[in-house]
Parts: sequence; structure tokens; C-alpha cells
Amino acid sequence: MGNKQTIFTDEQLDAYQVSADGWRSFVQLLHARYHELAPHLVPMDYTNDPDCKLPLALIVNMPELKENPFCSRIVESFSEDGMGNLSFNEFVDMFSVLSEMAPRELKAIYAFKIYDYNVDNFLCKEDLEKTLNKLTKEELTPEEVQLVCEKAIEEADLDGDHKLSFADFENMITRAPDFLSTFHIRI
Ligand SMILES: [Ca+2]
Ligand SMILES: [Ca+2]
Repeated sequence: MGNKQTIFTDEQLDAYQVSADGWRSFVQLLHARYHELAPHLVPMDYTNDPDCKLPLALIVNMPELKENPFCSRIVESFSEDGMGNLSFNEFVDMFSVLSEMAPRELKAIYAFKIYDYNVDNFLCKEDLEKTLNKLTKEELTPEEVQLVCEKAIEEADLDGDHKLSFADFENMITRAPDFLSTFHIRI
């Protein structure tokens, strides 16, 4: 089965102690899941890297993703065309990052990207408010959300510019690991 390991190189697999066999069964399992989403579109044979993509609407309906408040944004962030269509390789990348074999650092990079709604490479108060509303299923009042976000920024903002760079964000998730919890999905 052809799969370019775009996210995990052989060296990384070694470093994360994922065996070649373990990786192969993971990819096979994912291929079975990808295939069952659209049996008429997805070929069984991937030796020639077929040009096949599945739309976001099919992927976010998977039971593993359906309940995740960030499912569409997660899928979009692994989609090269930005529309949420995923090739099989992108599908593998996505579930690798979400899996428990992915290092925290890699999850953090994608979490930051997903929470950065206005794509300016910083998490500002508005980004965090949207994120927290989704994480807490809008159970907090707007005042509570505002307060929590202000406090989170105040505590994690190492350079004092009132927004979180990636370095600040890493500082935040060591204090508030819930911000990464939604990026653990077992397939
Ligand atoms: Ca932002
Ligand atoms: Ca900052």
C-alpha cells in the first residue's frame, strides 16, 4: 500500500517507538475505514497513489469525529485544498496526529492552528473565547468565558503583548492541558 509519510518520517517513528509493523497495521486499519466511507470511490489498491479525495461531509460523520466540537476545523487543517477534502495520505496524517503515538509537540502545533480562527499566528482573546465556548459546549456565561480567557492570556503571555504566540501557547497548555484533550482520538 503506497503511503508517503508526510508527517512521520522513519526516524520519527523510531523516536516515538512505533514499530514498522505497528505503523503498517495502523495504516491498514485507516485504509479500511477510508474505504468504507465511500466504497465506490476509494480503490482497494493504493500501489499507484490514485488521485482520490473524500469530501469533508463524509469524514466528519465518522463516529470518532462526529462529537468533536472542532471536527470540521480539524479536517480542514489537514486538507491541502483547504476545503476539507482529504486524500488518503492526508487522512492518515490526520489520524496520526490525533493518535496517542503523536508527540505532544505535534498535537500542540495543530491545536494552535485550529484555535487561531483569524489565521494571524497568534491566539488573541477572541480566538480563545471561541475555543473555550466550544470546549465547554457554551455552558459558561459570556462574562465567565471572558474572565477565563483574560486570565489564561495573562498567565501564559510571556512577552506581555496580550496575545499568545506559539511559545506562549505551549506555556498555557502545560497549565491547562484541557486545551489539548480534544486532540486525542483513538481510531
Ligand atoms: Ca489569531
Ligand atoms: Ca504574547
